[in-house]
Amino acid sequence: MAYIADPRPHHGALPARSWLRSNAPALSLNGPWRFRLSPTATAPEDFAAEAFDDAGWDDLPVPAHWVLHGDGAYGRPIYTNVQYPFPIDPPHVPDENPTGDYRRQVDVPADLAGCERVVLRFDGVESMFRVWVNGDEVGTASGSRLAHEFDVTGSLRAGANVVAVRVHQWSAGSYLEDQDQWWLPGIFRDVTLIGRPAGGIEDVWLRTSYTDGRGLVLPEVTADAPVTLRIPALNIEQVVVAGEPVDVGEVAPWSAEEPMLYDATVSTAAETVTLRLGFRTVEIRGDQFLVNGRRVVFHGMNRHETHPERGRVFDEEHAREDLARMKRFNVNAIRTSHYPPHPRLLDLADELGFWVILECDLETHGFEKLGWHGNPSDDPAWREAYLDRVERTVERDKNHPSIVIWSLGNESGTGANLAAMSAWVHARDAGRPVHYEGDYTGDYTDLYSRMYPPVTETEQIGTDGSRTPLLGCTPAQGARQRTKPFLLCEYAHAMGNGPGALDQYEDLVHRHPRLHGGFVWEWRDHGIRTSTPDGRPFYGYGGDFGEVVHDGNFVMDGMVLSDDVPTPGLHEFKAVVQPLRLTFDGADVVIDNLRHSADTSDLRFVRRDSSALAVPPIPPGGSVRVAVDADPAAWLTIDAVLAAATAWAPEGHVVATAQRPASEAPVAPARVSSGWRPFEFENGSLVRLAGRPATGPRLELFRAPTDNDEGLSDRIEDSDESRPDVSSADVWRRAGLDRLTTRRVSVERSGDALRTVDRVAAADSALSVLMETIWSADGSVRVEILPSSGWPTVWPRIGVRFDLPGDVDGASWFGLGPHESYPDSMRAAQVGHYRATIDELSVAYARPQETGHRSQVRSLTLTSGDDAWLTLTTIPDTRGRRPGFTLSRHTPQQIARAAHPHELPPSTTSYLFIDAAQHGLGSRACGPDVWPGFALRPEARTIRLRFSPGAA
Ligand code: IPT
Repeated sequence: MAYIADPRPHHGALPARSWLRSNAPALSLNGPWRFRLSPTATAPEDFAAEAFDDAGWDDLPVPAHWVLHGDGAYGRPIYTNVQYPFPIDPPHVPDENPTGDYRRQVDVPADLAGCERVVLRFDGVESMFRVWVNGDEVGTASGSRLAHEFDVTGSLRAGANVVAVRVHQWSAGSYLEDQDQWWLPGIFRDVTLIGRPAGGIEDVWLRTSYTDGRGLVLPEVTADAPVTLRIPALNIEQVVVAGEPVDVGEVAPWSAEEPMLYDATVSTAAETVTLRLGFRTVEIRGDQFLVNGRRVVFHGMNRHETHPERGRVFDEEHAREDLARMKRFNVNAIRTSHYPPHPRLLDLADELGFWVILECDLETHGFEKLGWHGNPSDDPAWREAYLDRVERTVERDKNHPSIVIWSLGNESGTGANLAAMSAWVHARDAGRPVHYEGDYTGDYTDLYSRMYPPVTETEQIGTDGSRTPLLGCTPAQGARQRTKPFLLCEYAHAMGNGPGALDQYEDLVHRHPRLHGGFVWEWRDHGIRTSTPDGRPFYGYGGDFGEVVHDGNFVMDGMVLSDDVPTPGLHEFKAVVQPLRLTFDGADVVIDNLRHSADTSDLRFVRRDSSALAVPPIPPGGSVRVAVDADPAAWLTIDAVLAAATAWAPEGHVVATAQRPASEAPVAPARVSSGWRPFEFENGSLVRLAGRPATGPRLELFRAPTDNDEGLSDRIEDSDESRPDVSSADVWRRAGLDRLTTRRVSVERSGDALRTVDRVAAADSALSVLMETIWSADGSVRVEILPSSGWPTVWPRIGVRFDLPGDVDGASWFGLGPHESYPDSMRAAQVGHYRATIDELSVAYARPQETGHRSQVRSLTLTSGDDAWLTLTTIPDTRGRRPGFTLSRHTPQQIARAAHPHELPPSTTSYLFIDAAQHGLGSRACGPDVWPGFALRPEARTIRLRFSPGAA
């Protein structure tokens, strides 16, 4: 078993080659295998023998992770971020090393067995495996998300065969796979027997380029026979001559926006391989990253392979729908964090159109806390493993036009082995630059890349002559970094409610051409579907599976929830990065096409208040001015929609939206309906509202902390020594914002009006807030909120709460919507008339937290089933600001106590919050805090509402 702790990557695996679609005989070994799990690696190896009796074993499907089967009988998933779930003792791993033995009878057809050679291919096994065919050992391999092939010709025969595989959860390779995700052992990608006919094609690389309207193919074919290249749509049919490019004449280029693909075949007499070609040229010119001569701006997502039931087992239909969803949300790029995905994913990216950064399977993040001491990245013993990993990465996927950058890996410190990987890639593929964020000084990579810098720092990177030193750089190194294109390989940590400030990052891209956008961390939550002992299903995160060490819900940081529901953050992203800028100017709208290479002929422009708007096609980078004859007193909303269905969205799908505000009339005086009693009081306190039991308003300064409110923002540590070591949420809890108490100071009646004054404060605190409430018989209420001096913190909100009967279960409103919005995440919100049930108003974040705030509400009707009960009209304060509302089944205090949605208590009350203000969201779970302009300082506020019966 010495091989388990051997840093060398494999014994007996064949050199890497492309994942090819070929007509040679092949046999999928996916399906049920016999399976036995042992707690250590020491079980006898006799199971590899043909005659072994596996009758007592279980069945386990391939592909699968064994911990996601057997309901705990085969162990449970483990989630860690940076921590290694085993002692840091490289290259050794514990004796407690769950080991899965697999066996399968394989009936090999004669055509396959009759090939000159047969290879056995594994597309993904975590973390290391050993293979036997008919009792003969054929090799071992590690590199979980990489493909390995073994020549099994000598052991395989036509008819009955036995393939046996032993898989170890932990191995030396695990030290190189410390990615922030679940540890999920097993044969989790396809297993295939592939026939290699005599005179067949060993490997193909059709490099393409595009210049001045013409395409070029530079074929590299490994075959022992004459090879013909055919591209029917271009009338190409010619014998391939090594090293000679094929000029294919005029072609339509490939881009993420117009992913034009040409079917091609490469054949010998014995074998035909089918590919799809996209013609594009990737190049770095100065500090510009260009494809087909034009600058690319990445509106990207970091994509892990994760599914609540299957883990990293690929499901093509789900993946296609996921990518189509990305396209619908204006995502144009994917970083395959932090390993190559299933090979089919790249076919989908070619076809649907994404700029892809294809990342190697590498991360040694757990060495960071040792000051990178002992990091494999700089240790010669691991050099072969590093090179093997990058070779397998590049060779497998080299034919994809969507891949425009190779990435060496993630968070692995720096060192000679990374430099060697980069040198290998440069020698192998001159057509794509090399990325690695950890090369801070830019010694061996082509792009400058960072994760989670604040907006200010990002801007400084885009600017010349800044005195601000760049992370880890001397002034000279910093100057060199500034000569390169810059991208944010990770930014906008999308954990829970957030992120804020997407628009601030996007704004920089348009002002500083060196900045090429970036990749949000990350696309999906990694929740694993599980259930409580009494059978209530939920999405589990770290700690839900009895792990010894884990990192909690840090794995739930996606723009899409575990059940595929797009978050409000994703809607915000879509609005912020929309490919058209629409600017209202007097009676005109100016439309800029911000796309890379597509004009706007695929779009129709629609006014929501009337009909189509005639807009001539706008070339990329172009602009038109169009007159809109619209009433300035009305809200004018223009949508750019797809004129025809695409592979990813139906006709009419909204690509971009802009809204011109109306000049709003002041709120009309109240119509006092006779006999209507808006308020009833007892002892100076509200007991009934419009005929139903109700209490309030009660001052509420607390919100259930978001993951960002709980964040410590360790990324800022590097650059900001004044960083506080407590989260905003800690500060709020210490100040007692979640446990405010009230003392009634006075109650006064004068005529029809009632005036109360309350002093609101927390135990053991001398700080307070005075709240004056004035009720008028016309149905209006005015709340003045006045903090004492000396509050040291930002506040999560300044609002009031009304407790209403539980059958108040919906709202319709005129104001910003339809989704929740916060001060630094408002771009997706449009003023309009919306309605939703109380449950639809909240987002089911994996860990319950603040949710549901609708900003700038003009009027709000509370409903009970189909009945409109009560309407609140807001009156702007003296600075024209209007409150927002939240309608929820729970208080912030209840929400803050729940770790999962199913832990929220049953509710018989509906809580209405009217907030004069909310604190921003920021990105502090892993990134910058709320931008000062969106931070809520304790301050005096006024809330004015007018109540009226029924609907507005
Ligand atoms: C960064 C990692 O690269 C990414 O994999 C993920 O863990 C992310 O953080 C947080 O969710 S590294 C971090 C130290 C910034």
